[in-house]
Amino acid sequence: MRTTPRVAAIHDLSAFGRCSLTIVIPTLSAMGVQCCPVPTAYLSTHTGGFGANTFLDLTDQMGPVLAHWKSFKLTFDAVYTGYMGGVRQSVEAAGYLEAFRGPGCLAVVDPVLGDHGAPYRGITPEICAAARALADQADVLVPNRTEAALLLGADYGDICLDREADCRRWAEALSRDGRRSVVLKGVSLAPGTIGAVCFDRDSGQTGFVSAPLAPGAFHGTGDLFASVLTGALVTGKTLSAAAQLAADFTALCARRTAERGLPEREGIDFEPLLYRLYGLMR
Ligand code: PXL
Repeated sequence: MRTTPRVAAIHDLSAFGRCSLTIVIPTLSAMGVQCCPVPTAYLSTHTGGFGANTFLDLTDQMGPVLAHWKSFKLTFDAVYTGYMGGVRQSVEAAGYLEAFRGPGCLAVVDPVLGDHGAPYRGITPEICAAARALADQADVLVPNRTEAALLLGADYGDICLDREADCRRWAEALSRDGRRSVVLKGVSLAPGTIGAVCFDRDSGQTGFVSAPLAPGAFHGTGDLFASVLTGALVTGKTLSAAAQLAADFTALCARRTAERGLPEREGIDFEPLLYRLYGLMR
């Protein structure tokens, strides 16, 4: 019998700057979850603030890795997708969701496209369209406000997340008639707080989680949130409990990073706090 939950994580590997797999792998491991990475590309840094990063495209590996895994009937408790640096990566990632789909396997899609109202460098309208198609396969979708706008074809300015009724409306719009659960980040219903609105397709309920807001916008914050959420879901937490844990741990790490005055582009300083994550799960 397998007792350690297992997650296939389809993200880029950016060596410096803290995002994607350099956050996903240690976070899932610290939660007692086995992470099986599918690196979509190898970059010297993320694309946000270090200039001309290298980009080794690993898309051609995605099909053969999947074929090998299928050949010995590997199974997962979740397939968790993130940043896609090209249209074909999204198409290949959809192949993983399709291959491992089943009652015991959750498709968690973080549609990593942008932040603060703008797409990340290199994110084209074609990549956004491919992200929309991948999001259609999600059991749980984890966008921020910018990504919600890009997925829905709405104006960023219209996605107001400071009133309960608006938050519910946007989360439900993203759920596509209740077919997928949604954790929409960037909700602030009270000053000094940040959190998410959660639509749970199983219960049909919409709820809110929140945590203290730290100053600064550190790279990888969204990846940390979605990684904790995924780890908590595969270890049996409900959507709202998983989102609350993700909000709490992300807030803790953001506060530490802000207090130390660390550069935003170097990412959220989460490693020294990982030892606390397992305890917070109990
Ligand atoms: O954290 C999101 C992210 C992931 N991967 C790459 C990025 C970014 C954000 O800039 O550039 C490569």
